[in-house]
Amino acid sequence: MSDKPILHYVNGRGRMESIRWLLAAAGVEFEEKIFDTKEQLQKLREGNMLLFQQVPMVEIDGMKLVQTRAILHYVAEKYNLLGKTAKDRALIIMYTEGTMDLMELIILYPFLKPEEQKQRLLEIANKAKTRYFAAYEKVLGAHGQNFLVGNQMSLADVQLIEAILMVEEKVPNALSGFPLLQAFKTRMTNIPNIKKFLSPGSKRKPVPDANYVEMVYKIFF
Ligand code: IBG
Repeated sequence: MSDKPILHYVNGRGRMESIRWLLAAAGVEFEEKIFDTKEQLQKLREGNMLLFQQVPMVEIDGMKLVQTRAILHYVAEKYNLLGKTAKDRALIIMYTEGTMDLMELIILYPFLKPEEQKQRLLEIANKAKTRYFAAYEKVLGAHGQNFLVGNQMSLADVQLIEAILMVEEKVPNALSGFPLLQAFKTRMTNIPNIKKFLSPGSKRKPVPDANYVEMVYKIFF
């Protein structure tokens, strides 16, 4: 049996993409068991693979972990991406929750009606700039270090670069006016593991399209 983590999810970003990002940033190879029918999901449920009948689920170190945040925190802790002290950890989780709130606006975007999408796009642009990016720019400026917490890469940095790239896919100029975040983006995307994840052929999933939306409806609703 392989001792690589096994990720169970659909063939799309959804709630698994941040887990893929984190494993990739940590340099951990993983396998994916992708399903594309409701029946396959039902089989996982009937095989007692899913504690709450939901995915993402990750088989790792003898566990069948569900709940995105639990998975992220376990992987982050295991690979030294959750800081050194209780305070580091609190800050890392605080920053991470902020980026998760921002990413949630984008994750749900493809499932909205066209009129709602127009509104959502404005909300993404506005909140990214005035709330989230402004906050992270301030954090980086206050301590002058390369990473958000403790002068070393953490879960917070990995989620922030994921969020920046997601926002830029929707709002291309979103980083204008944030010089420290622009430099952060350059630094993070040049870290070898991250560079590899951003290159063609990696396990990174593409921007959601109409086929993805149809598949998600078919499987989960
Ligand atoms: N709190 C859980 C977590 O964070 O892991 C929520 C998990 C969740 O909602 N899982 C969905 C599911 O399994 C799939 S992701 N639903 C079936 C059920 O019975 O609840 C759904 C999703 C996608 C894309 I795909 C965007 C947003 C949600």
